[in-house]
Amino acid sequence: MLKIWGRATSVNVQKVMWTVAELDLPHERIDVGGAFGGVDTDEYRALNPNGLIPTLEDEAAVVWESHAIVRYLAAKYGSGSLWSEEPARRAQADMWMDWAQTSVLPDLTTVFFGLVRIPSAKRDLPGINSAAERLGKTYGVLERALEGRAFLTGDSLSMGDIPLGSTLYRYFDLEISRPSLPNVEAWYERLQARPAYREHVMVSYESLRVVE
Ligand SMILES: N[C@@H](CCC(=O)N[C@@H](CS)C(=O)NCC(=O)O)C(=O)O
Repeated sequence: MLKIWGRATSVNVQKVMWTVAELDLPHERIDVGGAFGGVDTDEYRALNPNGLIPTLEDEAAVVWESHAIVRYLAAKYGSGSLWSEEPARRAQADMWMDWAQTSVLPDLTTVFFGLVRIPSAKRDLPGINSAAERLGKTYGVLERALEGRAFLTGDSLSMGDIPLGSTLYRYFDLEISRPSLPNVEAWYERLQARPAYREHVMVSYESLRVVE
């Protein structure tokens, strides 16, 4: 059985749990990280030397970095569904996964930490607003890519949808200004129609909110 280490409120854990649920894989998730602690122990550091979540154990295989875990699970258990055997289509999925990591997550993290995890007295509002504005432009690239498509790499969900799709719950839930993104919103609705997405990505982050 798969073991996934990481609290359910982590967006990086959510990507993994959404993948596991889409593939209907038997698993156990262990709460570590954040208020649960447990990531500084020798036992955990032997699995993941970064002391971060998520970490996956699949028999002898240990994988960390959420996108590497999503790729691993898709390759091993999702051929023909989340994983395409066709290199060009798979490269499209890889492209959006890397793009999520490098183009979206840094600004989304600034906005999320700034509005949720940092006390209001210490908030850098100009910095948060600039990150939100850049984020709107970045999602504009996605908006154009989704024109005429149900999912990022075609007519069905692939691993390429998972990291970016996992960012949408927070992006649309946070109180920030957003440009009009009808294609992204339609994609978000298609994702919300999936039980695995609702259960594992649309997880309240209220327990992470700083106590003022
Ligand atoms: N690039 C890593 C980032 C991992 C990461 O930063 N995880 C955060 C949670 S989202 C973490 O471990 N924070 C410390 C904690 O929760 O204790 C990945 O995608 O897996």
